[in-house]
Amino acid sequence: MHLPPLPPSVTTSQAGLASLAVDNRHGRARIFLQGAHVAEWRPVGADEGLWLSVRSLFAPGKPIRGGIPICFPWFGPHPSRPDLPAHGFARVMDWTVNAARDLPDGRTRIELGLTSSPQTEAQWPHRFTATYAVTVGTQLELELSVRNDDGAPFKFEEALHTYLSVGDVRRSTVNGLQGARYVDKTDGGARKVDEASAVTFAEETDRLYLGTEATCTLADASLGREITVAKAGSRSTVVWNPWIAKAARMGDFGDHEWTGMACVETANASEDGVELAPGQSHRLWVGLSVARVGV
Ligand code: TA6
Repeated sequence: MHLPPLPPSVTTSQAGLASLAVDNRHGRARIFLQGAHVAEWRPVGADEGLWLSVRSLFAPGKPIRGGIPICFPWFGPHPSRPDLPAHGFARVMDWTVNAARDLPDGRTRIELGLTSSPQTEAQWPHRFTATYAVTVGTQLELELSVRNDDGAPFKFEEALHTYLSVGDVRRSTVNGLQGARYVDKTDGGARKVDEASAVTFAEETDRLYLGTEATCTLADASLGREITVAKAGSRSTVVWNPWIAKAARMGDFGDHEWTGMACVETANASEDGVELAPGQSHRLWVGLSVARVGV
């Protein structure tokens, strides 16, 4: 693992997949170089913010189940190539660590990169440079930028597929999506409008909300906390919980773990996909924060 000089708040681990651990006065985080995958994030004074399956694989080329997978350059199954990895290749490829530094305000910022290669072009025939900045402070800030290095325009999808940890998903709600259009993947992709004041979880839930730039909050009555998912440069939000049957079908997802997680994913997917002209860049930003609420 080639690394730039690391600041005091960052240490490395080679156990299994290589990762960087951040421990500063605002909190802790762990980032695997494969997929630039933030797997853990624990703000000071709070419980773990991200869910990670006890059955997750940590193996080369295999997605980590939980944390914040980066979906790029497509979301979901590839439209025509079932042999290609779901959610694109970014989450199963090694990213480089380009910079790591402690900021004057005590935050730690780590910058990672992924550039096109013969391996990526065999799956997606475009030249690109992707950079991902993770900043660990009172907020966990994530910034995914993509630049078109090609001689022609291209269109891509992207998502920060965030698995949030909850005490009980059946007592959790997602707020901020009222009135938004969504594709209901549990109902054959039917297109609906969410009239409810909040998304609740009483069955498998898999919704791609489109045309929404809203900040969402995940209210967790069980743990007495609220996680805010603020965003910029994103017009899609995905809300997902596999519930009982789908959790049981996934080998890297414990059968009973579904009650402890809810995905609130920040994306540009389907008709919200991003088109870049040669030389043009796009930036997607997410700010995660946790607040105690109620008693
Ligand atoms: O974002 C929701 C979703 O598209 C679900 O349909 C489910 O497939 C989930 O992603 C997990 O996908 P993965 O490929 O990581 O198993």
